[in-house]
This record gives sequence, C-alpha cells and structure tokens, in this order.
Amino acid sequence: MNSLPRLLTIQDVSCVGQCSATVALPLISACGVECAVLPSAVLSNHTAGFTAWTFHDLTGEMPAIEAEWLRQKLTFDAFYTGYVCEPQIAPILSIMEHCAAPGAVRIVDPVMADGGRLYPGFGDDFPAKMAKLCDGADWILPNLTEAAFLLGREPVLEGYGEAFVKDTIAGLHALGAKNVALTGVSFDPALLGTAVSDGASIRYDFNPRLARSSHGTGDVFASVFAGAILRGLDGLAAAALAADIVCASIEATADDHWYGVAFERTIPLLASRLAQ
Ligand code: PXL
Repeated sequence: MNSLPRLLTIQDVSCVGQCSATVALPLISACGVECAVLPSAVLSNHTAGFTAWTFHDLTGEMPAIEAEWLRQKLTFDAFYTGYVCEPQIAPILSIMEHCAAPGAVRIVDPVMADGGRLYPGFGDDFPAKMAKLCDGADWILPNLTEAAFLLGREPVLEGYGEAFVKDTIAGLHALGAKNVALTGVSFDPALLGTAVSDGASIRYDFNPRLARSSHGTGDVFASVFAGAILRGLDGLAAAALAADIVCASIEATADDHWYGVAFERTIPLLASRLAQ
C-alpha cells in the first residue's frame, strides 16, 4: 500500500469555535490525506463574534520545531497556511523552504479579513506582510476583501463585473502566486462562487447563494480545497467540491448555532465524493 500524502497545516488552534486547525485536521483527514499541524497560536476561542479571547503566541516554538524536523529528515508533500501573524511569516517561509519534499505544494489562505474589514488584531500594515507568504505559493485562496487588501486597494464587494475580477487576479499573480482561487465572487445576486486562475485563463464555479452566511466557512473551503488538490483534483474541481461542502455545512447547521458551521455532518459526503 502507498503512503498517504503528508500535508502540514500552519494556523492557530482556537479551542472553541469550529475554525482553523479544528476544521483543517478532520476535513483533511477525511480527504484521505495525512494532516500534521504546526499551531501558530492557541486562543480560547476565535475573534469573530466572541467578545473576548485569550491569545498565546507560539512563534517562539517554530525555529526549534523546524530544527528537530530537519534533524529527523521529516518532510511534507504540501503546506497549507491559514490564520497566522506577522512575526510568523519568516519562520513559516523557512519551514516551507527547508522541510519540503520534492515537488511540495504551497497553499496559502491569506486569512485576515472579510466583509470589507480586517479581523481584530491585524494592523493596516499586515496585508503587505501576508503578501510575502503569497509570493511563490502554488495556490492562494483570498476572499474579495483579502484580495483587495493584498493589492493595497479599497475592497469592492458588489457592483463589479468580469473585468474587475480579471484585473484583481492579474494583481494577485503579480504578487508571485502561481494559481489563484478567489472566493466570494458574484455577478448575479442569486449566485456566489469562486474564480480559479492558472495565470492563463479564469474559470468559474457558482452555487446558489444561501440566505445565511456563517463564520468558519473560509476554513472549511480552504481545508477541503487543500485535501482535494492533494488527492489529484484540478483547481476548478477542488474549488467546486470545497464550495459544495461549505454549502452542505451551512445547511446542516442549527439555526441558533452562531459561531461556526456543522461541517462534521458533511464528512461522509466529502469522503464519498473523493472515493468516486
Ligand atoms: O476563520 C478564520 C479565523 C481563524 N482563527 C482565528 C480567527 C479567525 C477569524 O476571525 O479569529 C483566531
């Protein structure tokens, strides 16, 4: 039997909140991909909607962990980064450079903003730092707000057309990203989707827009996308599967559950879609 591909995800552990590592580990495992985790920080809960949280930065651990992996010759077939903070960018770049198996894939979700605003705790200078992580990535997965901030522009969230998406994606490739999956794209109020670009052409995937939007869906999308890419799907197929799992997760979530989505209920669907 072949070994499973081994992916390292680097993002926080929000103890409660159905986001970041607590989403990535189960979903990437459900894809049939081994998921190692380097926690960037430990928070009591996430910062979107809860009124307070604890935050313990783990940047200081990163160089020692890298040194130990190098000593043991541990390498990864893929890296998937999510919510990280500024001092971690350099240690993460070092790990991605030194602990990569031949042909390792870098997937960067530049988690920092949504709905036109940066998440609490990120300063206006952070997007330029995050852009450094995007340089050289095989895939970046920004939403429209993150894309605008990466490019130093004001977010435009409605009233745009294909020319705007094309121009935004060209800017993201100019940052050094090889492929882009731009999420939250909509040309018709009834549809919401992803623009997927390899630098030569842009293809779109759309799903019906759901009445409800929920926290943590970006992490569900990125985790399934990363797992699907490692399972050999192309970018558009990975984005379409990820979006289907996001929609199914939202639909599976109780009306009064506010801080995340019940992605747990979609794990059988995810595993069966990848078994086909
Ligand atoms: O879902 C993205 C995310 C991850 N981790 C933490 C967050 C957020 C979004 O707010 O606060 C700690």
